[in-house]
Amino acid sequence: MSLLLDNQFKELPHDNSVDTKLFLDAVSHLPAFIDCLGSKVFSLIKSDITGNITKIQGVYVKDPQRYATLQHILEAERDDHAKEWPKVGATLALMWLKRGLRFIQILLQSIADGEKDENNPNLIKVNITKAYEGALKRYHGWLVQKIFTGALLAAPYRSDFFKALSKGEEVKEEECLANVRHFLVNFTATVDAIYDMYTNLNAELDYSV
Ligand code: EIS
Repeated sequence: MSLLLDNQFKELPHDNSVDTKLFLDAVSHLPAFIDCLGSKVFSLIKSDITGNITKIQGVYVKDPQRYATLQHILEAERDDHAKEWPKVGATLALMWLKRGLRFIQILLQSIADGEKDENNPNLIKVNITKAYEGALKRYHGWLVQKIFTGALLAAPYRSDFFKALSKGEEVKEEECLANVRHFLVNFTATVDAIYDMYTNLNAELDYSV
């Protein structure tokens, strides 16, 4: 079974609050999954995501009760750093991390929906490009967009991507897709809840890097 798909996100409670500890446990598996994709080009992405996770973790461990949910963190930082907020601390780290999560969500959903380049059915560039345009491109200036173009050249073949999702084992594509669809249920709900939280707290920024 898969590194990513083995570590399901938990079902959200009725109020859609995201438990910080459970969230951190779930996202902690992402860096190792990125390693499975093979190319060194992805190390930049891995270190960015790892930095986000470490920052949120660092805030959480200071006072697990005060920061019990992701919303508690945003509200506490809004009180503590009124001047800089939301461009500060775990609020900023989660703002970026959620974009990476949205990228992964759109990518997996597009693959699960069978979207393909019919001329190159073993490539996932169309799916990656869709995810990039939906989640990240507007936050990137030309230089980072060039890095994306470079990363796209190193994109794994569809079959290798399924292999990475399946911890290096050859699995039937249909079986892997069923796992992806199952994974997406709680993952999508969690990513949506985080986006809603940023909108409701007016914490979203749209500067580009
Ligand atoms: C943020 O980074 C920091 O994250 C944040 C704080 O320092 C803030 C200050 O403004 O900046 O500059 C970073 C930005 N992060 C901003 C860019 C990093 C490299 C981006 C390369 C873009 C290529 C993305 C496409 C990759 C295609 C790969 C295809 C593989 C199949 C299943 C694959 C998983 C890939 C997940 C991709 C997620 C990319 C996330 C990039 C986020 C970004 O744009 S703080 O740090 O607050 O924690 O200190």
